[in-house]
Formats: sequence, C-alpha cells, structure tokens
Amino acid sequence: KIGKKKDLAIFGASPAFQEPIHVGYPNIGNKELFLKLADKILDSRRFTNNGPLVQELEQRISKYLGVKHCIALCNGTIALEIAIRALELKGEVIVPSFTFIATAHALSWLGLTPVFADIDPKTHCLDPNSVRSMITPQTSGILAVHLWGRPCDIEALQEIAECYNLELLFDAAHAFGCSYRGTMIGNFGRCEVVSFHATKFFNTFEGGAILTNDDQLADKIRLIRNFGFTGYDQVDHIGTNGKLPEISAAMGISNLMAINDLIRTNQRNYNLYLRYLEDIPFISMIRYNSVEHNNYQYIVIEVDEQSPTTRDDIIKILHAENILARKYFWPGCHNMKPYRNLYIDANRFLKNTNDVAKRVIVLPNGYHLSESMIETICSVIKIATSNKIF
Ligand code: T4K
Repeated sequence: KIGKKKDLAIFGASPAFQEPIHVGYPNIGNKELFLKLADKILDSRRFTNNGPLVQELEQRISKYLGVKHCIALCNGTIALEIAIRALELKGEVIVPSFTFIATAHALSWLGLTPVFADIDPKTHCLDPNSVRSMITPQTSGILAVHLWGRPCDIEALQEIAECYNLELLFDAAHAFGCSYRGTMIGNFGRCEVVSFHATKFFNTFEGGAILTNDDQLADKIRLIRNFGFTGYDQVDHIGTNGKLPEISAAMGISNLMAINDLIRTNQRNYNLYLRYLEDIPFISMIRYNSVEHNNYQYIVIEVDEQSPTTRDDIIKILHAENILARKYFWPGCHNMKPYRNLYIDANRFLKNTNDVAKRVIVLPNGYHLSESMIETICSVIKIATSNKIF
C-alpha cells in the first residue's frame, strides 16, 4: 500500500510493481482463433499479396464501420503516405503539431510542408480558427487528427475545406471504433487513416488501413499498395509496397471477434481511473462523450500548472514505481529537430499546443490491469501531488 511519501520508490521503498506496467501493452483478442488461422496460413503457403485473410479482414472492418472501402496496409504511417499520394496533395498541408510525429513525417517524406496549426485546449484537436489562419495559396489540404479517439470538429473543418477548395483527410490512428454524431469514424473527409500497431487497442502486430466511401480513390489506393500492378506484367501507376501480411490479418480477425470485450475492458478501467482520480487536486482526466462510440484506449490526465509537483516529476515518480506513463505528444512536432526551423513564432501561433504538451500524462490501460493495480497507480499520483515532494 502506498499512503505516504516514504512509501514511494523514488525515496528508496521497493517499487509498487515488480514488472513494468506499459501504456501500450498489446491486446490479444481470440488467441485460439489466431493460432488456428496461423496454422492455416502455414499449411496453405499463402503468406501475403492480398491473401484471403486480408480480404476477409477488410470486409469485416467495412461492415463494422459501415464504410464502403477498407484497404488494409502494412502500417499507419505508410497508410498516411499512400492517402496523401492518392489525393495528389502538393505544397503545404495543415496539420496539428500536437500529434505523433508520423503525421508530420508522412507529409515531409513526400516532399510536402506540414504547416502546424494550433489545437483547442479542451479537445486537444485542431482549432478550426487556427486552421483558417494558416491557409496560403500553397495550401492543398488539411490532415486533421482525432486525438485520443475523440473526433475533431469535423463539420467546421469540412466547411473550411469546401470554402477554400482543400482536400480534407483524417489521421484516425487513435479512433478505430469511435463515432462522430452516431456515424463511425472512417466515413469522413475524402478518407480516414487508422493504425493497427501493437500498441493500439485493436492491433494486427503492425498494420493500418485507409477507409473511404469514394470508389475511385479506393481503386487508386489498391493500385498504389501493390506497385501499381494491374496484371501479371502490367503496371499502370507509380506504387509502393504497402501490403499487410496474412499473419497480421489473422491477428486482426482474432481481435475483431473480441472487439466488444476489448472496449468493455478499456471502459471499465477508464471508469475506475475516473473514480480513483476524482478527488485528487491539480489532476483532471479527459472525458469521452458517452453518447458516442469510444474505444476508451487513452487514459489521459492533465496536471494543473499550480500543482506543487511538476508533470515531469510526477512522471519520474511513476517510473520509479515501474508505471511507465508517457508524455505523449510532448514537446509537439514543431519542437522536434526536423521541424524546429519551420517556426519563428511558435509561442504566438501554437500557444495551446505548448501549454497542453506541458500538462499531459498518458497512463497505462488494457486487459492486464486489475482494479487494485489502478488504485495503486492513482494512489502514487495522489501522494506525488499532495505536497512538495522534492
Ligand atoms: N498517427 C498517430 C496519431 C499515431 O499515434 C500513430 C502511431 C501513427 C499516426 C502511425 O501509426 P503506425 O505507423 O505506428 O501504425 C508508439 C507506437 O509505435 C505508435 O504506433 C503510436 N502511434 C505511438 C503513439 O506510440 P512509441 O515509440 O511511443 O512506442 P514504444 O515502443 O515506446 O511503446 C509504447 C509502450 O508500449 C512501451 O512502454 C512498451 C509497450 N509495448 C510496445 C510494443 C511495441 C509492449 O508492451 N509491447 C509491444 O509490442 O510509439
């Protein structure tokens, strides 16, 4: 039990957990089914190149999300690159800086300039007013991120895109299984990109997909995914290798069969965190709109500026206990080396990004957590913030 400052590992007590507790501990949905499918893959010698399990996974995901096309890909970053390429974006694309670096990298990798717009400090998603102020004659699109699975202000972004004739697409890496006004994410903009990385609540080891209701765009993406091949000896488009292997599709199908359980577990943990963190001063937890579908994967807390212990010191205290909380997405893409010189006045243009990035801690979630583990994690946070620790 951790009840006092002297109980903390950072002051010499033994850590609360013997083994590290991770933020992105992978889910395994239906293990039995996965092993059965793995066996089938080995026996059939069909390992990749749009095999039957990839096709089955795509169909199941399309049905689950109510979207016409799901094109499975080898990871979320390549999926972003292929979407950007398929939409023929050029010049500048507006993105949040408060996101995983892959959102910005996907643009830079293709020779485009990511232009960082600010976020709304309440939602952590792009602020439409900031987006509007960043538009120049070189802007060709908006790549918005549904951060933590909470949808952006899709309607406002759509309006801006239409008004300025820009393409709108979404990095929905966090938002598989979430909805906006009752419609599942995957159905908005020209297309939406999801990640099925091991650390996502729904994983295919590595993987991702582009979701779209646009038939022509879907055809083009399928071409690009497989080197532009239209026949054995015919190539009609410049392409790359974005294919998902069969073993990953097997994992995806096994996880999809268990998706409601995975979400239920996340939600149970989320509610427990809410309960145990509720009365802790200086700490607030982000909320999900209970009217919508959510995957409840991200347990995100914000540390108030007035807290006697800084966010970074709370992280140190948690790590000493083997609770490997993360500072996602500090310090913001604009402060990472490749992008630093793009910004001359970040304090003015990205004030909310800078403020939020200083406040956020992401806590562990997943099926491996019990109520008593969550209680312990929260009790460490309670002591850490209760008085001046250092
Ligand atoms: N857009 C957004 C908004 C994203 O968040 C991401 C990915 C992407 C695009 C790109 O999608 P992908 O190309 O990745 O499909 C992790 C993930 O690698 C990354 O997928 C994810 N976002 C990002 C938020 O987190 P790292 O470098 O922080 O991961 P790492 O290795 O530190 O793992 C996190 C924790 O999970 C560790 O404590 C260890 C634990 N873990 C991890 C793996 C891989 C496990 O327990 N088992 C595992 O197999 O980036």
